[in-house]
Amino acid sequence: MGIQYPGSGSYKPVTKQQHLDAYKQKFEEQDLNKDGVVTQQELLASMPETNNPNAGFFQSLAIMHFDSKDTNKDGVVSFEEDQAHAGKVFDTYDENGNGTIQKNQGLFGTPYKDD
Ligand SMILES: [Ca+2]
Ligand SMILES: [Ca+2]
Repeated sequence: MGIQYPGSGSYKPVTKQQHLDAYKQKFEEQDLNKDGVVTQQELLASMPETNNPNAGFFQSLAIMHFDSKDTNKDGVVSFEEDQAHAGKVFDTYDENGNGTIQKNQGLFGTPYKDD
């Protein structure tokens, strides 16, 4: 617990509120026309422009992820749906239920782990 291994990326403790706030910020970035919901078009438009030959692959992953957030299947992701998803992600990683997870600030490796 709390040990930082050099070269493995640094893990920072994140509370559920911080985690939800991070999703909120991302949601607001993706909601380009600020109508409170994110459409597939907005999601794709908010993805970085790339010449990567795998761009289509990443786009289809993003759409799959989008569909899993759209729990009422109306074709758009509302702020509430996004926050509900964020909460589920947090709870999945907070295996010991102590209310914090650790977020990897490094480029590689799993993005989260329990502390
Ligand atoms: Ca929108
Ligand atoms: Ca929806």
